[in-house]
Amino acid sequence: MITRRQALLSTAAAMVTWPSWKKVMAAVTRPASGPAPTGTTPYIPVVTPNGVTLPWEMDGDVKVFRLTAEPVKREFAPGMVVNCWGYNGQCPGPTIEAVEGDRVRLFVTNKLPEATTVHWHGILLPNGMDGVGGVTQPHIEPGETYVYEFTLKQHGTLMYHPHSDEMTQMAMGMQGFFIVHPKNPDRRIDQDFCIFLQEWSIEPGSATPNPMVMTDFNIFTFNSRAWPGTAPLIIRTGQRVRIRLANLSMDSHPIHFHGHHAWQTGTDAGPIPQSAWWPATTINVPPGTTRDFEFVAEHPGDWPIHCHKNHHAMNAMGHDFPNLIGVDQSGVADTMRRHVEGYMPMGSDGMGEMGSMHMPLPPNTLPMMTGEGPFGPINMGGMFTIMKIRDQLTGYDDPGWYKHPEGTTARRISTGAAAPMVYICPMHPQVVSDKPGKCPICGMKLAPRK
Ligand SMILES: [Cu+2]
Repeated sequence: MITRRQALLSTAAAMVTWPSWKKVMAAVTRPASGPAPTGTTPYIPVVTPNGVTLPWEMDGDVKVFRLTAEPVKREFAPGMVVNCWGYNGQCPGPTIEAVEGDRVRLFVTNKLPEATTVHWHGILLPNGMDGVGGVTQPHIEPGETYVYEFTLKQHGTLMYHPHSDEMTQMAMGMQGFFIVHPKNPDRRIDQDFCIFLQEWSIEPGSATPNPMVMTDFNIFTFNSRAWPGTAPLIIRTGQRVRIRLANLSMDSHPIHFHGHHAWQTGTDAGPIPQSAWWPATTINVPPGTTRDFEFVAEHPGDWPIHCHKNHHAMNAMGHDFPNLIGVDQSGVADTMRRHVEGYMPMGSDGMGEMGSMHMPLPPNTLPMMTGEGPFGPINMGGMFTIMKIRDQLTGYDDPGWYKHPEGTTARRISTGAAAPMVYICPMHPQVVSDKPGKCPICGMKLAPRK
């Protein structure tokens, strides 16, 4: 077995048409995100943030992969573990990688409590290998193993998922990437990420997704992780980056990225001809599709990438609030506290203060918005992470927060004209300050009042 680093170095030797390749690889190597594939890899391996790549073995000229469908416990973020279904202990399942022209053999063992199949989404194959329970094969009963075998006639960002009790099995997390690299790549990609876009209905205080829900989802994830549990994407300035997005959820997810303009370059039917690429800062990914986009990481910094449906970049708690924006609750708090211990009036000035509060939560639930950055609370959740683009990298470990060159950040200025403000704790009205800050009793952000 060779290590991923050795695989990358052998890749480097095979791809000398890109002159900067060896230099980049000498300085930057990617940490293993799982067991390294065996055999040679004539491509730059895809990175599955918070996930792994499926190892394979060779049987003659055939690449042999093994998937076990099974229940999986998955931590979405610290403080929340979910009872998912997936493959090989992973949710989403491990990423399958192969090359156009490969013959692949895939063993599928069912350790779920019900029957399943695997459909190879977007792959051109013989009808009997399509994995549709009842249509092209019997359902794979618990305890059974089936084998699929076909030759990959295409390349692109493809998927695998069940075609048996789909509503339940996909809502429980059964899905994975099937990446097919081109035999003759026409351009070099330095960093290749793949991210599944997912939504879940998980009652606060519980741990099992409810597959009956059609519209009212409350947890949104990248590769089954919610901010602040999502891994940052660590990128070196100047690298050409491809991000592959896949969606088997019930809604579309418009994924927005900051600081760069990208080209939309592929779908689950393969590459888009270059003449038809379009520029974008948001790539909408409808249900049942994949989308690839590429950009050159020209601008160092900490650039968010997130779903632009605003509730999809939030977590569960707090969505059942009455709308109190603009409502003066100052008299209500004292009255309420006589009846409800610890009552907090919230939301008169918007919800941003929730990002800095530490409310007691039901067990196994994530706060609606959370995370702490170098400038304060981040007020995000769900489908959100940060592309950390840096001039200097010695590896792909998290380099910490961006150090802004002097004079390049927005700053507060004094206007001199504003009426004097006081800052009052919404929870403890006796705490009054002439400066913004936090309540020394409960830690909440003080609210400005004229
Ligand atoms: Cu979304």
